[in-house]
Amino acid sequence: MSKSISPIKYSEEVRLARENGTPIVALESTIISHGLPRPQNLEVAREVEEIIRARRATPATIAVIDGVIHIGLSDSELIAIATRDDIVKASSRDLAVVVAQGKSAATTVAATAHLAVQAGINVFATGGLGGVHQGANESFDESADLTALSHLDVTVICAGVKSILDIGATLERLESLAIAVVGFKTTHFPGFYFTDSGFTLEHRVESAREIADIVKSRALIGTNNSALIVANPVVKEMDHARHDAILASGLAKAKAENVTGKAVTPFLLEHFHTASEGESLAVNIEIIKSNSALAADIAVASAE
Ligand code: PSU
Ligand code: MN
Repeated sequence: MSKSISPIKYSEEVRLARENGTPIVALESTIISHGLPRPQNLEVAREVEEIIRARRATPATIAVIDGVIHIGLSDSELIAIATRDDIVKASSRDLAVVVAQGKSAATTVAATAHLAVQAGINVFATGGLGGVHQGANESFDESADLTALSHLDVTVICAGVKSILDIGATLERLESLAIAVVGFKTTHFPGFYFTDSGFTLEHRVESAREIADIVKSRALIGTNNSALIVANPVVKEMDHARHDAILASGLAKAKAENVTGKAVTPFLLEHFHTASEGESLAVNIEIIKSNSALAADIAVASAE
């Protein structure tokens, strides 16, 4: 079956916001389908949208449902992404295949950022970015999130990158790819579950207003052909010793079970949520909420 109609459908609230030029925040959906366990995934997906609306911005959760790209989801579409078993994880390279074959997919940071920019949305909230995996010098496992963000004009709010990754190598790649990183009220690069990964940032910002000014400068100077990352540390971090033990067992388990490719990140996240008996999940949820709130404030400040 071939499709010749436009593969993008906007939710009613996103359509209105685009028409009126009011602030919009893009949200990824892989976090819903592959990053969080059920039933919390649906609860969080709904709550995050409410947080954004309460701050006077419009949420645009992005996903592909039955071959149609959705920018903004209705509640029944959110339920589909959170509960259907046929939702694949799509990076940008997968989008055209999924659409042409009429399949359904949740979008990663790479795919979401791509579609957001296509829709004229330049602020995007997520949990943690993909990056360079540990052992990447042999496996070559580096997230397509990095290359996607090297050529997209988008501001991404995240809690840094997960400790399941090689954080030092990821920061080096961000530098090579000319992706700017600023710390929100910190000079310590956050490590997702940790407020401080042990790596230092050069730039610190204090407010959404200040970030909006940087976004404006990027456009004037012409350095907005790559992404701006706002690293927003979690307030209540995970216990370090417990974290390190779970990470070690997760990496060993992934190796023993030959987990490769795009299955690696969901596998390790699931291991964390199970092994920490909910501690990592609670931290993860706080991160998504707090990043969404900050993203809404940045979108609103940028529109002023
Ligand atoms: N970080 C999280 N939760 C997630 C992801 C990252 O805290 O669910 C997802 C994002 O969608 C990210 C993707 O874009 O994992 C990266 O996958 P990979 O490592 O296969 O590129
Ligand atoms: Mn990978």
